Amino acid sequence: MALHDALAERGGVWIGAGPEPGEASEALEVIGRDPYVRLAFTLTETEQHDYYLGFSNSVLWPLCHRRGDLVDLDPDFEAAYRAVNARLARAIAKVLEADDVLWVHDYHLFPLAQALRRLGVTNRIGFFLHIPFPTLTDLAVLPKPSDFARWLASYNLVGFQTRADTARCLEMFRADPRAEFMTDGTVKFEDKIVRLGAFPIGIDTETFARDAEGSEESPFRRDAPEEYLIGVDRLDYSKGLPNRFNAFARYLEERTDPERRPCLVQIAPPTREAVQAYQDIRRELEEISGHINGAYAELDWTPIRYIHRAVDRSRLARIYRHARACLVTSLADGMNLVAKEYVAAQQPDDPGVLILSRFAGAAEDLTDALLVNPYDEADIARAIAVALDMPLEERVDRYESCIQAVRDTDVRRWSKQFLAGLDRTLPSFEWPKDE
Ligand code: GDG
Repeated sequence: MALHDALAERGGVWIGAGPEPGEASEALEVIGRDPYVRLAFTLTETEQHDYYLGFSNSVLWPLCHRRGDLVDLDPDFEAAYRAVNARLARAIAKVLEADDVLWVHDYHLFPLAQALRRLGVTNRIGFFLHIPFPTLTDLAVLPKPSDFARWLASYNLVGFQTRADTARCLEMFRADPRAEFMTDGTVKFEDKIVRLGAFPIGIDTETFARDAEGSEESPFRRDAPEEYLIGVDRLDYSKGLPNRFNAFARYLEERTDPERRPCLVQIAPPTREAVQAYQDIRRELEEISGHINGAYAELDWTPIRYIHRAVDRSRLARIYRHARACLVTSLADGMNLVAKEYVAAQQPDDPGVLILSRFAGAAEDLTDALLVNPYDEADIARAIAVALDMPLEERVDRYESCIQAVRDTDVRRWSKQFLAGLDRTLPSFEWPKDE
């Protein structure tokens, strides 16, 4: 959405992977022209496996989400990652014009700028990382950890979700004897200069709030629960779903009024199902939800409604609006947009409560959510009890603080600030005058 607006306004070109694997090609294919040109890059079947499911999602994703135990160090994965980035760089270099600015997104493309620089490209190139930046210890899991600094230094501006991510990246450069810290806050690395900064991503707050406003009618056609909590996450092991379900069971076990029968509505659409770790988390969650429902359900009450399918976007705002609380219990998360969507969808004079993991990037700004330690099921269970009994006045106070933070990080502002920051960086290989 953010990029859509930025591209439509600035008149840019979108480049992304094509929807289906095909023949390896050095050329980008036009797949759309309105309201801006869209170019597709084709991955082969093998690249889809080794580059996308492999190095991107079985090495970098677990590594950045502190799951070194799930990293698969198959050497074919790394070779494919480098080769795809190099081929994409060649394809982009062919169409790039002198004053074009490139904005690269996410962990699939860390080495892209370095590959472009090798081809002589001196255009401004920015990079935004949507997921957490790894610690030095996490990085040590990579086959060649020292390449990471060079990949990043080849960009002019590198943006992170939070100040904590920026600090971890600075720590990486600090530990590297090739890096020097300049007085203007940039990092000089070999022959390159890079600026780092936090650009917390957000949502289209006003549109989301408007969609939710017209939705006073219940999202349930029949059999609406008396009160419910909502969770919305891709079914990913980083989102802390087993802990959430167990914490909910603990809340049910410990609740003082057994007549109180809240329901946890969990929407968890499938994702990356070809990767073993995702098959494992699916099985684990099915077992836990079956177990909890078996133990606590009554003839007219199912404690967990677990939906392993995507729900229509227009219904989502309505589901958020009627939920008494939202549970975001990620073990690690770049930002977490669900937290912001839930806040934006609330009714200002009778809002629900956001329960938010302190390990989600969103916790850096949404400090008046009920912050929890997702590893501590008792802490989450306590937060559920507090949220369901919270007096109106406190709910309104917390909501007002949270909605302000959501508005302050609106997605339009995010893309404008990043691109303005990129425009202000020095073109590559041009040294500051006092050097
Ligand atoms: C990555 C980072 C960062 C989910 N289920 C359905 C559905 N969704 C939508 C949500 C939300 C989006 O997907 C998920 O965004 P998150 O931010 O929560 O998480 P990731 O997918 O892991 O995103 C994350 C983000 O990038 C942006 O930088 O915040 O930290 O991991 O918008 O609403 N939407 C619909 N049906 C579903 O069933 N329509």
